[in-house]
Amino acid sequence: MAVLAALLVIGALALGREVPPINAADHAVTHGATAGSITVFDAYVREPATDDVAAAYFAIRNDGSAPDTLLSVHSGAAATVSVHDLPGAAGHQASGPLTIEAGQTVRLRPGEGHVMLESPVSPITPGQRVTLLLRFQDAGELLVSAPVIPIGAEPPGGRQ
Ligand SMILES: [Cu+2]
Repeated sequence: MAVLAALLVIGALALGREVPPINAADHAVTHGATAGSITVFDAYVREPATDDVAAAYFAIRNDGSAPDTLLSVHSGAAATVSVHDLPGAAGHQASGPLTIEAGQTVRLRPGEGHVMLESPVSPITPGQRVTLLLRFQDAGELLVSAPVIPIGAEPPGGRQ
């Protein structure tokens, strides 16, 4: 795990690129990063109700002319990290690769997918940031820094 954490730090230096807000009409794109045609934004981790599991959410926009696929998500913040519960999945379980069609935005939100952070290496509390490493088939690796927000707080991008 220390190795992965170190890799994430190195990766953050090499790959991390904050996406600045664009305009108010399109609501601010926050907590995001871009690789190739893929932009991940509005990332957050909800303050967990218990110490053993937390959930991360984000939106993925594909500005390219071909589909791309989210293959996996990793994080040094938890022992097990997996994409759960995408629309169409049966019950609460790990989901397969997520394809984002050209021009499409897919938003993980409560009831429509989350990244499950099981067995966090330390308590996940508001004010912290959780680094997520997303691997896409075409866009490659993308590092996202997701703020931990309080249980009742409005998520980035609003409640949608
Ligand atoms: Cu889950």
